[in-house]
Amino acid sequence: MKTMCARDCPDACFLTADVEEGTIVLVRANKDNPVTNGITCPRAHGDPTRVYSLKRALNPYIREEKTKSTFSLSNWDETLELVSERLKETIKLHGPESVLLLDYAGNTGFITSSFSKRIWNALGVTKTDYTVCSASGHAAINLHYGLSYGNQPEGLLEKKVIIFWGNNAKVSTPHQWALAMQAKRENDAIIIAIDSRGSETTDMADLWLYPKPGTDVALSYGLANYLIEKGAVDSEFIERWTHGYEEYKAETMKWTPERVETTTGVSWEGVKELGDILIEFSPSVFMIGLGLQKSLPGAEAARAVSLLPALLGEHRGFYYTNSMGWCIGGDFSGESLTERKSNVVSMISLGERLARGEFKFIYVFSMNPALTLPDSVNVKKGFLRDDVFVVVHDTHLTETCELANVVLPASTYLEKDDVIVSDCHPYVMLAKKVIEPEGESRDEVWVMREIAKRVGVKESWVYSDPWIEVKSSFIDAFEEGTVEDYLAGKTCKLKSRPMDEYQTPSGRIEFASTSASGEVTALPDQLELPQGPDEYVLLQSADSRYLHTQFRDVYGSIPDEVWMNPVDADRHNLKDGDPITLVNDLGKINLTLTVTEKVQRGVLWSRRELLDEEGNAQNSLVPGTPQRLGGGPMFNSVKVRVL
Ligand SMILES: Nc1nc2c(c(=O)[nH]1)N[C@H]1C(S)=C(S)[C@@H](COP(=O)(O)OP(=O)(O)OC[C@H]3O[C@@H](n4cnc5c(=O)[nH]c(N)nc54)[C@H](O)[C@@H]3O)O[C@H]1N2
Ligand SMILES: Nc1nc2c(c(=O)[nH]1)N[C@H]1C(S)=C(S)[C@@H](COP(=O)(O)OP(=O)(O)OC[C@H]3O[C@@H](n4cnc5c(=O)[nH]c(N)nc54)[C@H](O)[C@@H]3O)O[C@H]1N2
Ligand SMILES: [Mo]
Repeated sequence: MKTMCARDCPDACFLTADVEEGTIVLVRANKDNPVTNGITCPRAHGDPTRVYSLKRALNPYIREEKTKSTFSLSNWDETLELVSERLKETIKLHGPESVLLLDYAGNTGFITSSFSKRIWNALGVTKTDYTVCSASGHAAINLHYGLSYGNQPEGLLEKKVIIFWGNNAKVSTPHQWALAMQAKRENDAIIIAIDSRGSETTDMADLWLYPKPGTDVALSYGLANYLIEKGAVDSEFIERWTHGYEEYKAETMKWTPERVETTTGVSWEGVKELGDILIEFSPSVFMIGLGLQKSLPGAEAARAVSLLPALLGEHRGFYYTNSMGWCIGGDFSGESLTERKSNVVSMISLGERLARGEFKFIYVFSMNPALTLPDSVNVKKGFLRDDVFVVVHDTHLTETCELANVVLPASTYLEKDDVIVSDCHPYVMLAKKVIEPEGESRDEVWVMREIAKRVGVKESWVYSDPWIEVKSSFIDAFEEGTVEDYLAGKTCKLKSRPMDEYQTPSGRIEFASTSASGEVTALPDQLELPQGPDEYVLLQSADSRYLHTQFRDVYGSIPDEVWMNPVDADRHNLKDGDPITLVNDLGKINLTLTVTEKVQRGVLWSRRELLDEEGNAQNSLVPGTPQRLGGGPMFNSVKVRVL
């Protein structure tokens, strides 16, 4: 049976599930998609184990008392009655703003993740701003380009220089990485990595620049300075397609070799080497990682890097994510259909609000906030309050389920039909269910309607057929194929917005943004990341086997390893394999030390979303402070001390 992967990964694989007598025995990639082309990752391969794992949520559960961790087995009817009664009562007593909808990236299907929110929009409950991953980078690039879409994956094959900037592509987007490797083999493309630690990607790169964390604005200005001084910029392109170049140029001139070296730790020789490659070979593409934009100066870094290709005369010569580049209309979540205006709160600073008891009813789905939200000590405290009723709809029994009053079992992406669109490539096919839902698990739209009926939601658009919405939203979306072909199960290709169209106020690439306002400056700004003498910056990124907190039931716990530079390890009298405790004012975590040159002095690295044996989450160290631009997280500028 063919389907598409629904996970929060840019690549969205076309998959084939081998099913025997209603049981999945193997999940593998098929070749119907020229980008995902027969290769998939350990997570899709791990799916049969995950679907049937002991951690699977198979029945509704009700917690006996908030003070106890025991749950009793329930059935849908009784559980939905309880949930609906509590919801009605909460709205009556405290208003819809006291109800919080909390969801993120468990399943990216339009029907599962969006259509199922219609009930919450009809009720006008509080929602979050969905800033925990990519929002700051989008806001950043939008300032200069209007919308943040860029290079298509197959475009990589024509490039001569491919720069992965704060992007561990070999792990996080393996198909774009495979295309880059093909470009290297067939087109002699030069692969460059710019990363503040050694990674799977820097190991394979022809050149690795190793800046101090959060100093990429300075590095970008340094590189621009070199290109401008060398007369290597495309003046005709700049004249025809851009705005604000003189202002930008004046700023780059302030970034002298000495200043760039001191700020970034990268030698001017390194900047020149990269500059010379860009001067000699073209076209190039800057692959801007999501990791790059998750720090105090993260959004500024994404802005600065995105402007470099404009100097070289490339239309959108970068990739960040293409989610804004498709021509899909409509309104799956019903936001525009409701008259009720919802409160929107920051996802990053939710911990404090939760701990204060601002919400009386929390509905979580497709998210494991107990481990994935910053400030997790407060998040947990908030969920466990006596006066808060928590409902979690998940495919698996997670750490968030352990904090819930009610657990609802969800069907996995292999057990329901949906519409999946990749964040990078344009190929789509209908995501078809390959098996019946396990146990009592049910999909999100079913659950939504059952609750809506019971609380008396009248709006007809809450009960309407999601496939009618698919038909109208995708009517103009295709470059190859039609919505009818798509619904009939054919592979189709989405139309992308033009690469030379800029949705900025000036209609051009804006070196100096005309829409920047308030504290946000027109030009990218190298914000400082102050660091005390005993403080380390803890970088965090993904491992190929896990998707955030998922797949621990398949591959075991996320390794509790932390990297430290040999000089720092000596200073603390620590050696490889020693236990080490990291602390700050918010929390602590116990880890195991690896001494390595892959991090510089003052920098640590560990896999993201870790949990130690005492139950301390990595996120207990992460401040609930949103970035100035875009409101995103600061996972890569977390400051810790060694206890
Ligand atoms: N410390 C730290 N924290 C981080 C990050 C970091 O770098 N460092 N990165 C952040 C980033 S980039 C992201 S994107 C977020 C991700 O944050 P989350 O979205 O919370 O990530 P997951 O752990 O994948 O949790 C998704 C949950 O959805 C469930 N699920 C899967 N499929 C379905 C389905 O079809 N229906 C339902 N109802 N549930 C389903 C899974 O079982 C899982 O429990 O985490 C952020 N958190
Ligand atoms: N296997 C797997 N793949 C995934 C995911 C997963 O959980 N597992 N999650 C998906 C999701 S939701 C996301 S958001 C993406 C994230 O994937 P990426 O975009 O690759 O981002 P990260 O892995 O967070 O970080 C990439 C690199 O940025 C570096 N970095 C951190 N700070 C800085 C800095 O200040 N400057 C520079 N130059 N480099 C820095 C880190 O050291 C890291 O190696 O991956 C997606 N793909
Ligand atoms: Mo993410």
